[in-house]
Amino acid sequence: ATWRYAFEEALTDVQGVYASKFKEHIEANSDHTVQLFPYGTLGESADIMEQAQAGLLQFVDQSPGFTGSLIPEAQIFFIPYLLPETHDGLEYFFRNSKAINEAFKSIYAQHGLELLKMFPEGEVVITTQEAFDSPAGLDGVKIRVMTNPLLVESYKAFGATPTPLPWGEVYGGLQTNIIQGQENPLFWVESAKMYEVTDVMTFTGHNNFTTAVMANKRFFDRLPEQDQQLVQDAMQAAFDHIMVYQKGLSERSLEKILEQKPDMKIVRLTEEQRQPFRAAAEEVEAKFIEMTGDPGRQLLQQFKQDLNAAKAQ
Ligand code: 6CS
Repeated sequence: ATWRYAFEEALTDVQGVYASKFKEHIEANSDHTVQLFPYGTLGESADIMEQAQAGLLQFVDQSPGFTGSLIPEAQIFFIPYLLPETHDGLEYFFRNSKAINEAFKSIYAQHGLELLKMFPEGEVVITTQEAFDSPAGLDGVKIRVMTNPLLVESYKAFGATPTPLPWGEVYGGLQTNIIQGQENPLFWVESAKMYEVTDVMTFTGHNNFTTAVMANKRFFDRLPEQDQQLVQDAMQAAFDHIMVYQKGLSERSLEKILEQKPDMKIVRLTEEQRQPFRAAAEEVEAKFIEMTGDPGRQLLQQFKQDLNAAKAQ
């Protein structure tokens, strides 16, 4: 059969490299074909999710930044300073977390989605027009965020004015000053040329970008067991590949950004300067519980247990 797989980025971006590896594994080990639909070919992230739920797509990569509006628990990834900051810590967490590999699986299933993998895409930085080193410096600054209520709460707690927008409106919004900043991993700042429309890049250390790949559940449930296993194996091969691919990717992206724009101002907040941003996490965590109730509380508990196990590694 031909399986359709859409994602939110270009073929050469992290989600595209992941999808290409999946396709390669499927096609090398079966008679199936995977047709890839990069960002822009089928609409925005919300559009491809609808198409996957309707069964028009068999596979979709949608980041929790957008899924959070559909599945409130997915917003857990926007509690700042929660995920491990090292590559190895992240890898251990995503490979072994029960919250990710068991709890989230059943939550997504309730929405007709077979969650196959979650993986990190890189350290998130904030790019703005003006420099800041404290929440006060973000006062009145409109920062674009993905369309997710908890991310809005995060940026409020950071002292900014969050503006949720689909990806397609970000470059133009920065150009016309409707927004004055945005957050994303470094590879994306480089490939989407965010350095053309913002002048300062700030390392706050508050997050790593998480994404998720899933299948339409009816489609997946009806696959013969052998094909289900093939899909899981291909996902595992893609995960292994993407973790290696990402080693040093942020550093390489930073070099490319500075080649394109040598006067891009790079600010790394010190541990002391990060303190008020870290303090905001508590408030955001409380909001998460408010939005998700007891199931959210249990998920967070498991999530933290898994994080501790990753840190102990
Ligand atoms: O900020 C966004 O909307 C986009 N950022 C990344 C890294 N991937 C896709 C997403 O649409």
